Order: sequence, then C-alpha cells, then structure tokens
Amino acid sequence: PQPIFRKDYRRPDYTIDRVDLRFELGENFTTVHASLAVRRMHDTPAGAPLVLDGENLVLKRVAIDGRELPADHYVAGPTSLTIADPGAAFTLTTVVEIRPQDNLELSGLYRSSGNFCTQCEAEGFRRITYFLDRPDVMARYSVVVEADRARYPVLLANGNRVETGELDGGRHFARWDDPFPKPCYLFALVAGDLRCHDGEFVTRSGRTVRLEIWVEPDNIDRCAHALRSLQAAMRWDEDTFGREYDLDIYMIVAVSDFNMGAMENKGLNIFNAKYVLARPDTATDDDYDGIESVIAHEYFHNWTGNRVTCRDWFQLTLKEGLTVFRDRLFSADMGSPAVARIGDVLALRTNQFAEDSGPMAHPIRPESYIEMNNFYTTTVYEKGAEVIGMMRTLLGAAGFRRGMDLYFERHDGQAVTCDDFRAALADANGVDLEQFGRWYSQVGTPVVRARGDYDAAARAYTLTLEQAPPRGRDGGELLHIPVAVGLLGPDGPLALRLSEETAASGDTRVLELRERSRSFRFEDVPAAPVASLLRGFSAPVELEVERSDADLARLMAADPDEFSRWDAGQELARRVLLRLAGDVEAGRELALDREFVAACARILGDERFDGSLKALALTLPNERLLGQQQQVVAVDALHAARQFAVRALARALREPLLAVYKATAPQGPYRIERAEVDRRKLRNLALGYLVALGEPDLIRLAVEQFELSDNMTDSEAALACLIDHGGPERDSALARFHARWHKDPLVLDKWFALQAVSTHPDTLDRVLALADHPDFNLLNPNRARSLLGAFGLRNQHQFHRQDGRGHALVADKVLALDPHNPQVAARLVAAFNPWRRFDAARQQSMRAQLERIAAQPGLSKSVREIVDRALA
Ligand code: BAL
Ligand code: ZN
Repeated sequence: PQPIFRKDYRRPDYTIDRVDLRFELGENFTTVHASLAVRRMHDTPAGAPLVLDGENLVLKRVAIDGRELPADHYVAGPTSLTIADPGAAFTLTTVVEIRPQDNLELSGLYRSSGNFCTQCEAEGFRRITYFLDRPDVMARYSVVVEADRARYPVLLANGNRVETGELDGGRHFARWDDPFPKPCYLFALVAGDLRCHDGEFVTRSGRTVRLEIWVEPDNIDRCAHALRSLQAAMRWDEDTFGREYDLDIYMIVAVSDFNMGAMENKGLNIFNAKYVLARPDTATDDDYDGIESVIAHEYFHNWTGNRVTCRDWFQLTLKEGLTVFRDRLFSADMGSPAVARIGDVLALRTNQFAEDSGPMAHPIRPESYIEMNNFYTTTVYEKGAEVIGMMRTLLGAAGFRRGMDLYFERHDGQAVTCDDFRAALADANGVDLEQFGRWYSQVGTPVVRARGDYDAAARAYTLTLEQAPPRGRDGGELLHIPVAVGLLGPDGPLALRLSEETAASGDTRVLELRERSRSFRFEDVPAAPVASLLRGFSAPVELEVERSDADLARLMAADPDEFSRWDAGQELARRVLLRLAGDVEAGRELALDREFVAACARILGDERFDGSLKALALTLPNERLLGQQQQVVAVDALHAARQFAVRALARALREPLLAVYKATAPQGPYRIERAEVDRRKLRNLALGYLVALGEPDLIRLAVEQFELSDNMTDSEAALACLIDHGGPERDSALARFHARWHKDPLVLDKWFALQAVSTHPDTLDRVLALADHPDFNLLNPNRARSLLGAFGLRNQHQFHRQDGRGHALVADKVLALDPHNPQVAARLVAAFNPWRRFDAARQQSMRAQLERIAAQPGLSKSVREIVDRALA
C-alpha cells in the first residue's frame, strides 16, 4: 500500500448535500438503501468521473435520478464505485448488502452483544455504503432504521427522532433527522435491546435537552456517574467557552466491543462500556475519573470536532489535541489541578516521549500515513493538547477565549485546518504565531538547556535558556517555547523582577524562548537562588539543567508550584534509581540514598500535600520511564533496582507507613468525594509498600482489605499487592475475585490486567496460561488489551525477558488477531517499536519477531505499516 501525503490534499470533485439512508437490519444480512444529493464542484471539469469509496459491499442496485444505471456507466471495484460522467447535480441511489454479524474489525456497522452499532471514524462509513468518505464532505442526513421489534426494540441514529411505526412481520422502524451538516465519520446507528437511564439539562438559553444513557439491561444501575459527568460537562462548556448544546436530545450508548474509548457521533455518542459504567463495587476511583473525562471529551467534540470539523485526516489534532486540552481543563476544574496535571505529564513522558523517540515518531500534524487508524496516537492527542496549552499560556486565559470565539465565529459548519485555528487565535489577539506554528511540523521531543549565573555584587541572577533538537536528530527550525520559571531564595519563593520590569511582582514568569539561546536577567535577588523551571510543565520538552541533589531536595520542600515539587521529587528518585541500577550491574552492594529516604519521610508527613499528591510523590518512577534515560535499557538491573528501592523505602518508613495505613481506615461506606479519594490513594500507597516487605502480618492487611472492602478501589489495590507477593494468598484472592466477577466483563478485565502487569517473576507463565483461559477472548478489544496490551506495553521487565518468550507470546497474538481486527493488532505490535533501545540479544529477539510478522502472507496494512516502520 502507498502512503497518502498531506501535501497532496485536493478538495473533492463532487460533494454531497443530502443523504437519505434506509437500513433493513437482518440476522443474515443488512440492506442499506442510500440516496445521495450529489453536486459537482464549480471548478470540476464537466465529465469528471464520480469516485465513491466502498469496502466489503455487495452492490445490488445503482440509479441516477431514479433511472437504473447501465452496466457500462459504472465500475464497482473492491474499494470504490466509479460512475462515468454523472452530471452536474443529481440523486444517486445505491442499494448494498452488508454482513454486520461477520464484521470483527468493529469498523462500520457491526454487532456487539447481539445489538447493532457503528463506528465510522476514521474510514468506516465506506463499509456501510458507497460514499465520499472524507471529512470535508458535509451533508444533512435523514435515516430510517428498520428491524425486528422483539429483538431490537430500541432504534437510534443521529439527530431528532421524527417518526416511528410498525411494519409487517413483527418489524418496526424509526426515522431520525439530523439538522446539522456533518461528515460521514460522525454517522451513527444503534439497534438493540437496551435500557435507558435518563435525565435532562436546561441550557443557559432555557432550552431543555433530554439526556439518555443506553446500556444492556443488567447495567442499568451503573449509569448515574456518567449522567452527572455529562451534565457537569454541559454546564462547564457554557461557563468556560460559551458553548451551548444544539439538539433537543443527547444520547450515549455503552457497548462491550469497541476499538477505541468512545466516539463523538453527532447527538449519539457510542462508548466503550468501560467509560460509562460505574458502581462503587465494580469501578475504581480512577475509573470514575476516566468516565468523567471521556464523557466530557466526547461532549466537547460537539463544538470542537462536529460543528467545526477537520478538512482532512492530517488535521486530526485540530479536533483531538484541542478537545483533549478542553477535557483536561474541565478535569482540573472538577478536581485537583495539580493531581490532574501530574497524571497528564506522567502519561506524556511515559508514552508520548517514547513514541517521539521511536520509529513511529511523527508531528502532531502527520505528513503521511498508510492507515489513518495508526495515527490516533498519543502524539496527535496528548502532545497536540500540550501545543494548545502552550498557546493558552502565551495568550492567557482571556486571550485564548477570544481566539476560540473567533474560531467558532469564522468556521462554524466548516471543515478546516490547524492553520485556520492558529490564525483565529493570532488574529483575535493581534499576535504573531507564525514561529509557534512550527510545533505542528516538528518531530521528536525538543531539548531545553538551562544555566543560571548569580552575580552577588549586582544581586542579579541570569538564566540562560537554549533550545536544541531532539536527541538523535539534528537541525530543525527554532521553536517558540514558553518556559515558566520561579526562583527560590533561602526563605522561600522570591517576588520576581526581570531587568526590563520596574517593580517586582508574582513568583512565576513565562519566559518566551524563540532564539537558539537567550538570557533573562532577574534583579534584586538577595542570594544565589534555585531555579524552578518549566513550572506546570509549560512545554513538552526535555529539560537539561545541572542541579545538585540538594537543589532538588530544596525544590521538593519549598517550591510553591505543586507540580514542580512533585517533578523535583521524581527527578531525584530517577537519579537514585539509575545509580542503583548501575550498582546492580557492577555487582556492588545496594543501599538506598539516605537523603532520598529523608525527603520521602518529609513528604509523608507534609500537611501541604493531600493524600493523592503524597501518593503521586511517593510512587517511584516506572521502569519504562527509567529506561528512557539510558542509552541501552538495562531491563533486569532497572527492575532489581526499583524492587530494591521499594523494599528499602518500606523498611525505612515501616512505622510511619503503618501509622498512615491505620489512620486512613474507612469511616463509612464508599463515597466518591475528593477527600475520600485522597484518603484511599494514600492508604493504598502505604499498603503497597508494606506488603512489599513480605511480612505475614503485613500481608494479612492486604488479605483483610481484599476481603472486607466495599469498593473496587480498595479490593483492586489489595489484590494487586497480593499478586505481586505471590504465594497461597495470591491464589486464593484471584480465585475469589474470579468467582465473584467472572460474569462481569469490565471487572474481569481487571483480573486479567493485574496479573499481566505483575512484578512477580512467574508472570510470563501466568500470562501464557491466561491466554488459554476460557474467559480470554482475543476478539474482544478490552479483553485483548487487558491481558496482552497490559503485558506488552506496561510490563517492561517481563515482556522483555532475556529468553525472548515474552516477545514470542505477543507476536503470536498479533498474528492471530490481525486477520480479524487489524486495528487492535496494530496497537499491540507497537510494543516492539522501541526494539533498538535494548541490548543485542533482546534486539535480535524482537527483530526476529518483527520479521516473522512482516513475512506473514496477507498481513493487514495497519500492522504492516507499524512493522515496516519499525524495521526500516
Ligand atoms: N474521535 C475518536 C474518539 C475521540 O477521540 O473522541
Ligand atoms: Zn476525541
């Protein structure tokens, strides 16, 4: 397959203004009748053929303006329907048959738990009917869904339900009209036996919107949190961005088989059940947060994505980076901004920085792709959100809002580009964002070096910032980088005065680095300060700065910015662990740095930290993050060092940890409230350390918590500890958990995932056995991710075992899955992407697996693209 390039974009020759669809849903096949009002674009030459996309369709009829088309006027190929010289404006009618029940790719119309549902982004609509399947073709849709009433009592599509009725043979129908023009990737249809948890929302202009959450009957008691989250998101978008919802009804459907997290189809979101369903005994605090943020994300797409959409798929970050940024602002407002920011940065560094330094590195606006689904990446989403965040930092909240207002004013109802977005922000504020625009084409993680010089005589501190290309890449254009900075004096944060300012104010400055190197001079600095750099992670860069452990300890203790306090602690922990890994490799005796232990003890007792922040600060950097800091990832040494550090810290802090554990015992039934979440986070952190000591009394704590807790947060945390510990306690807890939850797919996913990410040395053998477990189902994406994704992408030590068995297992499953669901197989094969970062033996093992996959006849283009890039 050939790549498609951004530079080759051409507007379509024809467009489609109206779409009338009729679905006759059946058990053996489904018939799709489509009538498209097609118009030739004014500068398309007369006689140009109309080329529609279509895949896996059986064409039954094709007519123009009601007249059957003679066979020599069209060609139906495997991926297209070409009509010669169709005219300037006409109605094209097609009838096709499709087989949703055989659609295991879960793209287009498919079945999940016996119900019908759709997923059309990016290019699934062409698997439903012949169409111009590209986002710059926006049409108004009217959709009739017909099905057996007994099996499929609920019939849903986008927009408003305008008609329902009975048909012969026990069938019924519903007609849905969507008044807003939309690209076909936002089309959705659902038919099934579902129950509704409903509510309403009154918009600020006084319209009442009906809210409906549709789930399988057994799940009806797990919808309340999703509904509350939706209502909160609707209010927030009005308050924060002035955006009001535009239809009379907003529906969310939860399905069990779904490739992504959720999908923002106009008025009819279809969700992976994981991001809808929650009950205290089935969902953890993190699940509750995930639901709140994904519900909000899909809702926010109604404006950033649906009302204003992407011109082409290269612009995906236009809607995704922006919408992730919006959902992050929302989550920060709903909970703790520092906790939210730390979580985002941790994920960015662990996943996106790794992507940026591997074979799949690409700009947030890619230049080419073979399979678009492979570019729904952490770079497009999370780095894309960082890029939006930097613009907000540069413009300020009010300036950003002005820019957003202008963007909607200019582009409502249009399919536009990232440049259009940036132009709206620049024009609304009268600023120049030209240089900033380079972030859209830049590949890799840029480096910012910082150096400070204190002049005691002049009481001045000069901070020199320098930008450099990502490691291993040279050249690149100079970026516009906002670096948020503070200074800590001996008595705490200093009020800042740059040399061009007349008076000191505030303790943070956003310094704008546009040059290769620039110096900033701070006046009235009484003593040599410690600089707090990149506060709030103001740019997605790697910071290089010489700092002593003592400087970091001071930042950990005294930086007023909570994020930076955490970050300094992580940097110190990273150093300590990397030194330990060096000791492991050199065969030296291991000892945990005393200053580090003291700093951890201070955090545990620090009243300024809430429980969630303490838990984040006391969680040691994961092995993948540590590996990124090494030339050659020392898999075993890193694991040994981290395991040692956990135990050593637990030993040193045994008494305070035990005191914390006891003091944070639950005082009543589970409540999903900030203070309670903080309490559980801290308690479970303490439990993790204590169980790592392996003492019977401490293991008992986990067993008791597992047996007595009334909520999944505490049971899952206890179970995780017991799995890592091993022994009979593990076996009995796993058996109990399975017996209780084996009929509950989302909870059972946790059972698989916890075993797959375990640090226990027998993990690989257990994962192999679990892959043959009767409850394992490779074809269900959540289940495949819970076992294989968790193992391959999150368990560095076991996946990269020296003997190569971890690699072979994942490669086997990629090959088994690819013929059925290439999209999920492509995510899994990405586990091999960092292969060049390992030692020779591991490289050889991974390379052999990649070559084995590459040699597979009939490999999908999704997996082929990833593997070819990895081997290139
Ligand atoms: N548009 C795909 C799912 C999401 O990012 O919302
Ligand atoms: Zn999205």
